[in-house]
Amino acid sequence: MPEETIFSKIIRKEIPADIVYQDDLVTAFRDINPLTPTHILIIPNKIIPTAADVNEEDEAALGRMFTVARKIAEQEGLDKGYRLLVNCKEHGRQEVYHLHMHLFGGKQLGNMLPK
Ligand code: DGP
Repeated sequence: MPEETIFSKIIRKEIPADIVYQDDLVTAFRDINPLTPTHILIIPNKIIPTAADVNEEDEAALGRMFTVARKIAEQEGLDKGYRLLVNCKEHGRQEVYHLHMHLFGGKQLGNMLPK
């Protein structure tokens, strides 16, 4: 069993978070340190530590993350677009080892990596 992070407590509502969506497979909540006007994290309810740990059995949850991202983006009025980002392990600068998709939007974003 992979180790729990603070995100498991958010899923179980044991610590406060601004949860914008939750179902049997995924939970979405506002990032505690928003980098853009809309900055939401979409996570599987199951603990998958990193993108390097996903398996075929996770495909329903991973697919749901994209569907939920689209629905939240519509709710947030991000009709001009947005960015979905998954950091993976040390070189990807992942901080919390519970897989999460960042949804950034609400302003013009810069290049993903400096050129
Ligand atoms: P990453 O670098 O991709 O692992 O991003 C982790 C994100 O998680 C970071 O943007 C801050 C956010 N975060 C960390 N702890 C908490 C928390 O307790 N609550 C909320 N809402 N967000 C958190």
